[in-house]
Amino acid sequence: MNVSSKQIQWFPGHMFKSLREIREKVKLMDIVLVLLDARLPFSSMNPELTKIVDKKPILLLFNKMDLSDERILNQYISLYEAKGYHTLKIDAQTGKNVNKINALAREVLKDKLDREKAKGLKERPLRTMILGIPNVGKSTLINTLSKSGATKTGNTPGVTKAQQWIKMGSDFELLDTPGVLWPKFEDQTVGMHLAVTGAIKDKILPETEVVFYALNFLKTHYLKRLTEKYEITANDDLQAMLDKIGTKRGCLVRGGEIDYDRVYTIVLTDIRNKQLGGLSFDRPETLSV
Ligand SMILES: Nc1nc2c(ncn2[C@@H]2O[C@H](COP(=O)(O)OP(=O)(O)OP(=O)(O)O)[C@@H](O)[C@H]2O)c(=O)[nH]1
Ligand SMILES: [Mg+2]
Repeated sequence: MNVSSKQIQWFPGHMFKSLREIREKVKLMDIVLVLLDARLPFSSMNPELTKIVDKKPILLLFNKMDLSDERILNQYISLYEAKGYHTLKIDAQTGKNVNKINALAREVLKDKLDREKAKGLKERPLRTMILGIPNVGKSTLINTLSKSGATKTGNTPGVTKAQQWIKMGSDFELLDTPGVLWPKFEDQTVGMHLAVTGAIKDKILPETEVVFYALNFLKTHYLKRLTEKYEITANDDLQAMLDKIGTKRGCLVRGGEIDYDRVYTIVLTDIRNKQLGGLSFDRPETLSV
């Protein structure tokens, strides 16, 4: 398998515009919430993040923790914390740990908030925005945060462009347009990991190569899960793995031939829907932060 870097140069033109807009908006924030994919703590991080966010405090939120392999996720969290980042694992869909974001943000901003208090200013919502690569869960988090807030009002008095802010109880004022970052895209492995998890559109990389990569990866790191799910063993090569999955899942066409296109879809769907348990694709040994 040889995917040229050209094939994964998917960076769409509108990302440049979005980057400019994000830079402008970040200036208004107390703190920036950066969503990473818990299965891809390296590949879902934008290499230029610190430049974009300039000197604003950052909270790294590892979303989709329910889909990840927590043992590997914890290794990455230690690495990021060693670099000085504040981190939290969340599941924006069920809301797990989402209620901890406010307290953590206030802890990070303690000095600034204490100074305001000393000046006699009242406690106020924190201004924030959510940044992250496509499909990482930005809209889901906004929905969950606004539901958990005591009130949600479109019109916030005292805020200049009121209609742009979502007020979430007394915790946050959130800019209503999430910032879409692009992931790193020159590294072949990173491209594969983004494709396997659905962070980049399926048509950007050839599906066969993505599926072959995924099966080989799973065989190396999660053989037991493959055995439990599809009866795949260590002796099976790629062809044998595809045939076993096809047979087991009834992907047959007339004449008993296997319909491989259906097998490919099944493999990707099973991975993304947690049918093989929590999986982590980035590994700190090879993709270290
Ligand atoms: N299992 C799981 N799924 C999640 C979680 N958060 C979001 N999702 C799912 O991930 C998919 C993408 O979520 P969105 O909130 O639309 O992602 P987004 O970052 O707004 O995506 P774009 O607007 O395309 O950039 C949806 O199918 C969500 O239901 C999570 O914590 N766990
Ligand atoms: Mg969205």
